Amino acid sequence: HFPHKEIEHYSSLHPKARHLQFSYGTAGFRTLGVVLDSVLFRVGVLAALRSKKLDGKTVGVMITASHNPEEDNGVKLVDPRGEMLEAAWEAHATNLANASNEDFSDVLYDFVRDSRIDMSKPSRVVYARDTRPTGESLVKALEDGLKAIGAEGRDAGITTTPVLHYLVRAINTKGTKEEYGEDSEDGYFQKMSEAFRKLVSGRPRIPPLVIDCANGVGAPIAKKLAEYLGETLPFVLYNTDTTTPGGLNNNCGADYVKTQQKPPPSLNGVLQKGQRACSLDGDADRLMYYFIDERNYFLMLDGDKIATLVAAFIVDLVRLAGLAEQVKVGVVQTAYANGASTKYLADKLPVRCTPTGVKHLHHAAEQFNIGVYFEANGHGTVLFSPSTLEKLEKHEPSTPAQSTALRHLNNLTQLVNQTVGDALSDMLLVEVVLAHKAYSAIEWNSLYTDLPNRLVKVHVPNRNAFKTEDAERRLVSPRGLQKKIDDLCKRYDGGRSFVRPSGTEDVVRVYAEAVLRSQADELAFRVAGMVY
Ligand code: NG1
Ligand code: ZN
Repeated sequence: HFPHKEIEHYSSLHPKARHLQFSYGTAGFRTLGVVLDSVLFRVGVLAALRSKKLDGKTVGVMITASHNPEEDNGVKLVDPRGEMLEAAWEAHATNLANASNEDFSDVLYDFVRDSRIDMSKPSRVVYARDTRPTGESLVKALEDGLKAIGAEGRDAGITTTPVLHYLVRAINTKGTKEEYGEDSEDGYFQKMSEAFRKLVSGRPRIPPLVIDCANGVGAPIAKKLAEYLGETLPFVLYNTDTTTPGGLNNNCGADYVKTQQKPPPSLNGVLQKGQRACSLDGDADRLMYYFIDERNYFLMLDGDKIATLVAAFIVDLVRLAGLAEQVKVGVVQTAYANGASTKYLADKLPVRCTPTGVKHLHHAAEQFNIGVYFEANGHGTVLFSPSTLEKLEKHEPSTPAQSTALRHLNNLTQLVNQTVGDALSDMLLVEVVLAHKAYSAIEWNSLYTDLPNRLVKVHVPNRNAFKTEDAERRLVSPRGLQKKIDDLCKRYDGGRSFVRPSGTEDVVRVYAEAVLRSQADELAFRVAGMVY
């Protein structure tokens, strides 16, 4: 019972333009929002089929282009545990998105047969979008895809990527012993804010935090969070305008801060010396902290600084709880992690490096009892393995100090959004650690000093000519290039540089770091010159 007629009817309402080619990459499908109509329809169909394949479990769909400009949009599928779509299905997504209008129904039929999808199974999909102007019509296209298969759809409205991931996990674990939380936005806020209150109770009042919402969906969600937190975390929101055209991610947001290495101009004159500020990205899954020091210098507390702060705190708690022998904490980074952060961490605990893309970090972090992963750009979270959760629940502390540390650890498991990087959950996590350690931004920053670094984009005729190994830290092709990079790096104190093709843009990225700012810049530009 393959619904040929319905598929053909709805698919004719969402024709694919002949000249367009799409690819499901690290960020799902992502391009100009106005060309994504056929893709969203087909993603609706695919999500419905994925749910059938997984015996009717709820699959998620998030419509966003994160930190990209406002006119871009994109879509990603979320698997039932709230994690990214299984890699094998990325290719199916690309295939279906690129089928011609005439062939679509046949290509789909073959896919259903080859993947042994039982069409009589139920299918359920929960979806959401960010504030982008193209989002509303893309949701309609997605809904037509669900209708074509007869799937049950649940519209989670305008919300953040991490809320959608949370919902998927909460829906699928409802009534089981792994219940993740109530399956609503309210449930998300309840769970997080309750854990936060417990973790900071009895500590001194937290000084006010400035939050840059990137003029995106983080703004309404942070506003709601404020109601749940009350006085426990005072914060002031900036860049909350989600209606003025062109505002999203424009001169603000986590990506702006990280790539420009300066605060959003809208915060000029706002930040007091030493005051903590942070920026979310357009879908609130990335977080950057920063502050202005005594000498008016801008200092960035990026994903690496967050990872080190959090990992060191968790290692301490595990030891204090008397669990050091049983619970191993590890950190996962990418090649973009500042060399100084890796050095700082490697003295304390195991550090692994994976290729760029959250799915790689996430999977590597799952190998640890407690895995902390962050990309330097501020996307990351902490994963507690199922056996660790059980240990934390069952462990019998033998002293009051052990009991306190254990309680903190258990509250952390509730505070952290373990499905995906979550700017707001990560922000609360950072605030907890700062409160426990009685650290200001200055003290946090002084844990180690970042090596000056430079990231350069190079437009090349064919970025696929660049192939890497060793978690993208070395080039295997073009042949001979890596040797030249190695030779050049040796001439710079603390010099490190690598080259990799971007997975999200048609460019090659060059990263370089060195002990001196001028040297890092020079190394980056010289390597860029060799790439071109
Ligand atoms: P690419 O374009 O493959 O470098 C970028 C970011 C990644 C990740 C993805 C997905 C950098 C250097 N790269 O990937 O960290 O966030 O986008 O959004 O920041
Ligand atoms: Zn994002």
